[in-house]
Amino acid sequence: MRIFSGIQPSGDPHIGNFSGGFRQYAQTQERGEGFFCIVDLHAITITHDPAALRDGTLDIAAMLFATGLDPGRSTVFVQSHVTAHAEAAWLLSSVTGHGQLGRMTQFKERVAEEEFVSAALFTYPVLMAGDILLYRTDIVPIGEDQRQHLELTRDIAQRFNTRYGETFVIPEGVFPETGGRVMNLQEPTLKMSKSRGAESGTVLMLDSPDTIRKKLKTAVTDSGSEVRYDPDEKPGISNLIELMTVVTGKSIQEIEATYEGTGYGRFKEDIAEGIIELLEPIKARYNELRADAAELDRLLALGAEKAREASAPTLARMYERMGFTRP
Ligand code: ATP
Ligand code: LTN
Repeated sequence: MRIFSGIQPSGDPHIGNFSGGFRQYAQTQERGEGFFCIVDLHAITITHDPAALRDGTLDIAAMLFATGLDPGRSTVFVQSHVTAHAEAAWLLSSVTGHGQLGRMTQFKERVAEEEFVSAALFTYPVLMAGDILLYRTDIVPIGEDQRQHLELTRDIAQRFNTRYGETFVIPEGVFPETGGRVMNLQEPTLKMSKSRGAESGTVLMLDSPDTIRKKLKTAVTDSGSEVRYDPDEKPGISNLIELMTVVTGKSIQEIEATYEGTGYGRFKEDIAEGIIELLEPIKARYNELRADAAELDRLLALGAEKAREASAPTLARMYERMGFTRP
């Protein structure tokens, strides 16, 4: 069983990334051969700062190991270190519909916000499809926001297989049961994000305990005082309940029962303490790993070596089936 996922080295990771990303990576690596990619090529699709990209890449590497990826078992690597990714994206762009790319929700949202829209932002999902398909991936652990991109990946794989013969495995997404789409605490109808939305509503994985307490205390809640899960009527409190499931592993029903009649105040305090308890050991490991950049570089070089080996046969097959002569 092959597992593949990617995370961008842009901005500071938050509890939403933990829920849809990091915790699922650590869990799924147990199920087979895992490839976890720091997708730096994706990070240039919106205006970026070169120095921040350089630092961010090592930050994310340290966080991947701190949250439980085992370098002895899984392959952790940087996308730009394996040139097959850029090549696959070009080849696959010929079996991707222009109209399909224009229908991607994430693209449409960004177009509405960004002043400069790059061609790379438009073709971004093709690069992602290549990431996944090169490894003949069976499962892709991701958050809900990536569901549409994974559907497109499956479509692209099928079109290539039909046109050029069976080449790709059709991958399945793995989404968390709860916490697949953690919302901004200040704007509970917006996804918590590294790059958008109120900072005061984004809980960063490296936030101090006091900052976490403050962000939870000021989280927007709904009218009434009942801790009840109802995303349509009560988006604020429902988001907090989902966060609590992520932090404690308890079910929504258990949490509703625990806080019956207690009001929002104590509930918010308990979530804050739960998040702090969850993140403190991760932060300690992170700080230790991040202090040794040479060791991170060494691990990423080993990862790139393994990723090159695993992806090369698929890329060669793609060229061959499409009719390219080989040098
Ligand atoms: P952001 O939107 O926060 O800037 P991103 O989604 O563009 O980040 P990544 O950092 O690459 O990009 O995401 C890594 C993983 O975290 C992906 O699997 C994504 O689905 C997941 N993820 C991102 N935000 C959330 C969220 N609010 N809730 C749950 N999962 C999320
Ligand atoms: N598009 C994703 C990051 C990403 C990814 C991937 C996720 C790039 N390539 C391959 C899973 C598999 C995002 O923005 N979160």
